[in-house]
Amino acid sequence: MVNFSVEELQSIQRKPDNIRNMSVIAHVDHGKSTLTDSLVAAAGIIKTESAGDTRIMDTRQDEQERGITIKSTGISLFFKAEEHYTIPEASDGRDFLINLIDSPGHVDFSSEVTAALRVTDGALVVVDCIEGVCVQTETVLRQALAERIKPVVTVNKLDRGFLELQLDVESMYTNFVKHVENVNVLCATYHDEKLGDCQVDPTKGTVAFSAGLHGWAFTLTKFARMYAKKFGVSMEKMMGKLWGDNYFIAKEKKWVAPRGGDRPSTPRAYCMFILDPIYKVFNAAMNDDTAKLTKMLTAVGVTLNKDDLELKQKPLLKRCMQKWLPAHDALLEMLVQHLPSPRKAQSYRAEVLYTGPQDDAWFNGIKNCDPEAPLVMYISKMIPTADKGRFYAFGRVFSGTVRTGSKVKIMGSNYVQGEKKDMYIKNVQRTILMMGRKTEAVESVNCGNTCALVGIDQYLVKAGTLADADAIECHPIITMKYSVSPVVRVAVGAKNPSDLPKLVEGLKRLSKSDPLVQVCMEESGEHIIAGCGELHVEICLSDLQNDFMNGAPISISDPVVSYRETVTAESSRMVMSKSPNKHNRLYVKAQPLGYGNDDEQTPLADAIENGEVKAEQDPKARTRVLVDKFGWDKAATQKIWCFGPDGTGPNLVVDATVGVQYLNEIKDSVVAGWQWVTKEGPLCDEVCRDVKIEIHDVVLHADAIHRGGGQVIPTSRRVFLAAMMTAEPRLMEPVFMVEIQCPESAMGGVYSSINRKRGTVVEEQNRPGTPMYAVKAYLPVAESFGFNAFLRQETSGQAFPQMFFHHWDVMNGDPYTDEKVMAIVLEARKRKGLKETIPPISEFEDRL
Ligand SMILES: Nc1nc2c(ncn2[C@@H]2O[C@H](COP(=O)(O)OP(=O)(O)OP(=O)(O)O)[C@@H](O)[C@H]2O)c(=O)[nH]1
Ligand SMILES: [Mg+2]
Repeated sequence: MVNFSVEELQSIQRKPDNIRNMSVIAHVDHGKSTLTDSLVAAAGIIKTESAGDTRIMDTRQDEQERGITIKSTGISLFFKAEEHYTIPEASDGRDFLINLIDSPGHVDFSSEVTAALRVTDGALVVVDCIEGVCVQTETVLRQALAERIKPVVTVNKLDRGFLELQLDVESMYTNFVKHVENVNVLCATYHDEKLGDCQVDPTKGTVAFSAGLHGWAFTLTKFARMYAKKFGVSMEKMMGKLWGDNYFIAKEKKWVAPRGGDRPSTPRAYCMFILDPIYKVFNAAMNDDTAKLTKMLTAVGVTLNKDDLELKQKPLLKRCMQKWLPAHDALLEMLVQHLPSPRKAQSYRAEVLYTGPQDDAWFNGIKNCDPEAPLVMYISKMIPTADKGRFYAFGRVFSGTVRTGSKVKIMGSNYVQGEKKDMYIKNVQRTILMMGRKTEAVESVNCGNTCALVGIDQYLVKAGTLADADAIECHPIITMKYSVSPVVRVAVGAKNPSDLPKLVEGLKRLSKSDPLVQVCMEESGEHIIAGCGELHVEICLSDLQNDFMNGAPISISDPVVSYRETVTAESSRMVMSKSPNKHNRLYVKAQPLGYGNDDEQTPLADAIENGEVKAEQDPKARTRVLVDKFGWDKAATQKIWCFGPDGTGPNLVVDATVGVQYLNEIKDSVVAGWQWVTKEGPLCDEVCRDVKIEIHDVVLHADAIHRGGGQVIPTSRRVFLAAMMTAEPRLMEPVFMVEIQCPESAMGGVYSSINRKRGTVVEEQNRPGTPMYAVKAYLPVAESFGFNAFLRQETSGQAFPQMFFHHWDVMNGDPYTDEKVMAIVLEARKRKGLKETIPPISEFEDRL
């Protein structure tokens, strides 16, 4: 069925002005995969009739079964622009190649979106016309703008407005205006100067209206082309009239544009010339009025044949709309016209992509999208192949040309310029074009295109940069940042001990194939998989067992939550510990880091986690923030010894001593002790958060030999633990933000479900013009397991939740006396193979 040959495709791949690399992004279920189908149909890989029903981009069995996209999938489309289309000046002929990536909308898979955005230059943002701009729409759009990806929008599922909700045309219009405005608010908020103006505007042709399921779509361009002739005005002028407060008074044959105040009784032009005719076709088709249909469609130059007229109702409607306003026609024109070519995009993306000097050969190769320049390719994800355990390395060629058989330098994510670590020189065995479920091997692929490589998967963990084998001076492309954190964990084991090697190998493969999953081993010897939500972990586990371990049975623990340990008061007394040789003494106190002195009381720990205050910051700038925003004493800010864990985390050690000798000599040991403690807190070895230690006094042996790391590291660890124990230690639990979409009738069930699971509602909003509500609530991650099913049950399946990590919340109970919190602490200790009681403070504190 392919209606273009690989040769044709390769010939356009060499024209960087005629390529568009784009992702389809949106909130979950807004219709990305379905819409993509109708585009793929136009490129001829699936038949037009079944467009909308197959979701060809959902290649995995679980995606088909669950009806949800899990991994992003790429496909190349071929598009011949018709003679009357306006195409960008730089174009070389009228043939275009569109490399499209369909991305998942569920938050648990947003790392897939990040990876998709990296290799594309433009994004088609899909917005459900009933649900509007939702949380995930905002997240993905923000990510896109941060990567300098240009957006265009399609307002989708228009058929729902006509058929399901039977909205009048004016309400539909008002909703569309609101959706476009909401997108533009986000574009303005995350504006990037170099990317230029990203506001979308129907009158400029950057907003489309579509019904992916029925395979039709239009832009104002499409209608303006038709009406411009009729009214004898230019197309641009006509487009302007088709949106906003413009009315055509038919009797007087005159246009009016009332500013506020009185509006004519006729519908606005958008409704009159676009929505009304569509409504008429809908009604005629749903009433099987073929005579009327034939008449109306003939008037717009569409002929219905015998087969078409034998259809009834929805199928008839679908056929008519597909013939009149084919989705690919409007959308592909919009993409080609308004999204940047790789040559254009790379000229402003180069400086944010390349980590090396902004004038070397590789930078220029990227900036000019030059196929003759040295090779730079970014591998953004690993795609499992039919050959179990092997992967395609998928990515984008940014500079030069990648060739089958060539030797490349592979720089992994831990590569440091100039060092040998995480760097390999290997052969590219095959170069492959990805086309949904199909692949095509080719000789070479030049810059501006996406493709997959065979033979280098063992040398890359998740992502990395490729360059020519001899490109010693080439720097890597900047590593991708993910906006979610893995807070849900399960322990896995092999049911048959003999399968243990398979498990270890399987975990390695899992870690490769998923950009976000974390795989580690606890001290107790348990293997842990951490993901960012229940669904993410579930998919990882099924991949692990079925794809990466050939079905060998595994045992899976109940999901567990990672907690944080913190303190909530200043230590009740000064705590002292002595070194093993008794010659050194440390006196310290612990307390929380403190809050901002603004109205919002943002914790300093948050500011550290989001990078506002950090370890490797100009000390003067840091002092300014701490003094101005967090009310710190200036002298104290200059005596911060370290952050922790990993030297960067939200816990600090501050020197509060006066006139102590040799103090600086023990600093490294104290810092090491802090890294240890902040990784394994006093209660149950969880990571610490929001703890400040003040060192008040130190007594040291005069002889350096007796105050080395062997003496001071364990002592500082003990004294820090003891200090935390005297400062009202507490657990912090992770909390999700849940956004729930539901009709009014299900609100009761939604509220009671949230209450039963210790959640708190923070916002409730009606979507104007619809009976739909959006409820936002905080929900402890620990209560989130099974929440979807619970909610479905409580609301007869009418409510759809979407959750993502939001913040850490201090648990109220004292872990020493509160039964519930104590149970969590002891459970964690047990799981980690620790003694099943909280150790007494006497283990860490010494008396004089
Ligand atoms: N009425 C109507 N339903 C649609 C339309 N497009 C998609 N749907 C339905 O909406 C649901 C979700 O469609 P998908 O295409 O899988 O949505 P998606 O955005 O790819 O979803 P994720 O990839 O899981 O985020 C399916 O049940 C579709 O049949 C449309 O134009 N009109
Ligand atoms: Mg999808």
